[in-house]
Amino acid sequence: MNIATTLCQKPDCLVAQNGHCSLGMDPVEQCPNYAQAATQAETNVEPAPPSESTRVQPIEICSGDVMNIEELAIFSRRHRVRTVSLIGEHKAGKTTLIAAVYAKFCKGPVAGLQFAGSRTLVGFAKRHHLALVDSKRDEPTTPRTSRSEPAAFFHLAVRAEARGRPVHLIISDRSGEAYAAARTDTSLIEDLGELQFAERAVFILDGAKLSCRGQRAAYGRQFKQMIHAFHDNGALANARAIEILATKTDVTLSRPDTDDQTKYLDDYEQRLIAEFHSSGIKVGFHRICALPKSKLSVGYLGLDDVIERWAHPEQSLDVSQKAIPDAARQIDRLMTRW
Ligand SMILES: Nc1nc2c(ncn2[C@@H]2O[C@H](COP(=O)(O)OP(=O)(O)O)[C@@H](O)[C@H]2O)c(=O)[nH]1
Ligand SMILES: [Mg+2]
Repeated sequence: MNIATTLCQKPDCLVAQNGHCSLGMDPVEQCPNYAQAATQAETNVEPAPPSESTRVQPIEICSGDVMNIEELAIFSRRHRVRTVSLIGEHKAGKTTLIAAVYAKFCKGPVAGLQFAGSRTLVGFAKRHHLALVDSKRDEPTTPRTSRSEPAAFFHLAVRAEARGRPVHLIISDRSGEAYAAARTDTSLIEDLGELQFAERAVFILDGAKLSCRGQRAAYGRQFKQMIHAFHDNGALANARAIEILATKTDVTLSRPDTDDQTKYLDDYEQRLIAEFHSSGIKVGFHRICALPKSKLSVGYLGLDDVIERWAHPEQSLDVSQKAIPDAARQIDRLMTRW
């Protein structure tokens, strides 16, 4: 269609040829007939389908929430990740620990490491909000996850120097019921896919239960049984480190019989390490407080060390050739001279 001939709706107007409106409008755009036909013509034109080269590929917009195991698999093909699995029964304090780690980095560098990004910031922020008194819940607590819910993975990138290579830390969290069920029915252990990824298996020991006289003996036994069950069924085969984190130290320290409680915990730690050692399992034992709500003066305990152990960049291997004293070959003697 020739746009010039339809620039004005008035058939006798020559505006398209000489630029003068037949109604005498100046500027011509004031004329109600001007450009109407052109606009009409333009709108009637079917847009050409985009060619292969101009078609814009859809881009994935990241929700910022936690990753599932499939998303983690894709993520781990792009980044070298270091995975930590938190294992513990319901209400042991797994999610609160994740919220506390996030909160620490919100305030600045931790253990000489600075925040370098996160693919799951929204997931962290949600847990953190619910773990705080400010969430206006009756009691600060993280949402209860059902046993059938899959593992959730949190990502935290940290680096030791401003331009250093980031360490991509992945922390997994799952419903405590799923772990409790797998302890008693070991056929369920193979469903815990996150353990295949775990470079570090972290068993969360509920310090509050261990300081309760009526519960502590049974709970202490069940806790050990869980580690044995997971280990004996190969779930920890890929883990380079096994660690026990005794949480809620503030509860132990707020009891009237604090000395007795601390002694019980010390003894339990020693017995547990000795027992696993004799079974050929090397475990680390550490104490933390991720939310000092029972005794504020205790404060957050042990979190810097947690981050240091989980995320500190590994020292690169020293591959330089060492000099050999009194070497037989001339080439090796040269090394000694240098
Ligand atoms: N006093 C105290 N309470 C804690 C601590 N860590 C977690 N909790 C509380 O323990 C309860 C269960 O914590 P949560 O993280 O939801 O346990 P999860 O089921 O293992 O994820 C919540 O009420 C938390 O506020 C801690 O270090 N000290
Ligand atoms: Mg939880």
